[in-house]
Amino acid sequence: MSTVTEYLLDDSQVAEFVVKGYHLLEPDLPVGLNETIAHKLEGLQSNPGDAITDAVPELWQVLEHPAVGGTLTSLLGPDYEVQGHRHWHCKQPASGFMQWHQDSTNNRDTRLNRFLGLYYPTDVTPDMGPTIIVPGTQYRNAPTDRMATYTNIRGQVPVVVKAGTIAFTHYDLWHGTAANRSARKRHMIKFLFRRTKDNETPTWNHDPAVLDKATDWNHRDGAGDPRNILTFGNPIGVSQSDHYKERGIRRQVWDYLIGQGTLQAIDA
Ligand SMILES: O=C(O)CCC(=O)C(=O)O
Repeated sequence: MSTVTEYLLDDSQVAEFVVKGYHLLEPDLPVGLNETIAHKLEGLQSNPGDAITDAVPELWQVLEHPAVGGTLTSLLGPDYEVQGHRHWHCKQPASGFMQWHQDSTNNRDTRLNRFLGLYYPTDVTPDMGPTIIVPGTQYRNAPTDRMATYTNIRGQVPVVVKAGTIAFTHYDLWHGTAANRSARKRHMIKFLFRRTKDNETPTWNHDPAVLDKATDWNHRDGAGDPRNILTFGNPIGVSQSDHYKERGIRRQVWDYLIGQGTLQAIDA
C-alpha cells in the first residue's frame, strides 16, 4: 500500500507553487470513484453546504488518498488540517461567468499557511464553465470591486482537467469562472486546508544541494531548479518592477518554508 512519503513534492514543484500559486494533481483514485461521486451530486436536490461530505461520504476517499496527503504535507506540513468549511460548486448549464476575486480576506504575509483544493469529479471541457485562475497573483492585493472590472487577463489559466483532478490553489490567488455554454452541469467541490505549525525544516522531498545551482541566464526558469524558478519565473509576464517585487516575496516564502525565515508583512 502506498504512503504519503512516496508522494511528497520535490524542490522544483514546491518552487513552482511558490511562484504560480497552484499545483494540479491527478491522483490514482479507485476505479469508479469519480463516477460514483458525480452520480450522487447529480441526484442532490439542494446544496448541503459544509455537509456535502455527509451527503457524499465517498469524498473522504479523495481527501485521504496518499497523493493528496503528500501534496498537503509538502506545502502545509504533516500536521495540516482539513477545515470544516467546504462547498459544492455546481455550475449550471447556460450560467454566466463569475468575476475575478480573491476569497475572503487576504493574509498579506510571507507564510504559506492555507489553501484551497478544488476537486473535479468529471472531465471539465472549455465550454463547461471551468474555474479560471491567474498564476502568480497570490501576493497581490486588489480591491475586489476594482478586480471585478478586469476582463481578459493575460496568462489566465482555465482549469480544463480530467475527471479526478484536484487543483490546489494558494488561498489568495485571483480566480473566477468562465460561463457554462454546455448542456452539462460542471461539478467542483471546494475544500480548505490549513497549516497548524510553522516549519522548522522542509516537509517535502528536499535536497539541500539543489540550492547551490547557479543562476542560469540562458535557460532562466526553464532550468527547472528552485533557484532559477524562483528567480526567473514570471507566469503572466508582468513588468520588471512588479517581477522584482514578487521575486523578493517568493524568496521570503521559500525561506519560511525551509524553516529559515521570519514572518514578513507583504507591502508590495
Ligand atoms: O466554481 C468555481 O469554479 C469557482 C468558485 C469560486 O470562485 C469560489 O468558490 O470562490
